[in-house]
Amino acid sequence: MAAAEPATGGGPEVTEVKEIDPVIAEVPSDAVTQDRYLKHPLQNRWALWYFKNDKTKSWTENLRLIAKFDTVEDFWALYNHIQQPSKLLFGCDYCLFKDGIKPMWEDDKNKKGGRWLMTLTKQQRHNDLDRYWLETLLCLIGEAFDEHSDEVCGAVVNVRPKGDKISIWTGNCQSREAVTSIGQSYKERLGLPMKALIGYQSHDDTSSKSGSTTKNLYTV
Ligand code: MGP
Repeated sequence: MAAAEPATGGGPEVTEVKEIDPVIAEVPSDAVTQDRYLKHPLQNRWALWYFKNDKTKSWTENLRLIAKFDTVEDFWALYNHIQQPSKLLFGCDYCLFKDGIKPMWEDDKNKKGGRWLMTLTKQQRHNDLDRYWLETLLCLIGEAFDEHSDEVCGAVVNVRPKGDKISIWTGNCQSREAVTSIGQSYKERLGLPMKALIGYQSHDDTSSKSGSTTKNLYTV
């Protein structure tokens, strides 16, 4: 397995993974019923995407769907099967999005939205990147933002030489209350100190920016 690739090639399709409980296995019932009985459903079905920076291809062509899952067990099967972000090559991304939403600005569910963006220092790749990403995944699949969880579209980790980035994408940058509440809860879940600020930027501003920074619509 190459260090830069998520270890999915030839592996089991995660949505197909079945757990065999020897006791339950003796009960005559069909496999689908057993599967539902054994696994813990998530509120949403999620899709994990991988972006590999191949300069000969377009941005969209470099984006690849890895797997979809809708149970706790299938999430861990997938998570344990792929590389941590800190092991990816520079230029690669993982994106976890609700099923049906593509991890791009152009998707109907994203185009009026934006992202809470956390930029990490180079040192944080070793100390924080993987645990922050896991916590971000758990926030998403665990619907950690209460009544505002519906606003969440997905999350992205960008592995970059200048500093890695983790972001949570939401669907409407005008929903001030929902967006700021998500940002505050996210900061708490990551255990960031109060004085460490994170900013929220609209995808419109990000995609049309001319300089290296995009203005923050909100900060928490
Ligand atoms: P990036 O991968 O989000 O950040 O965007 P990076 O590499 O840190 O670069 P920086 O500009 O933030 O410093 C890099 C480039 O990928 C963008 O300038 C776009 O050309 C392309 N890109 C990124 N995203 C998220 C999209 C998208 O949603 N749609 C399209 N069409 N291109 C995108």
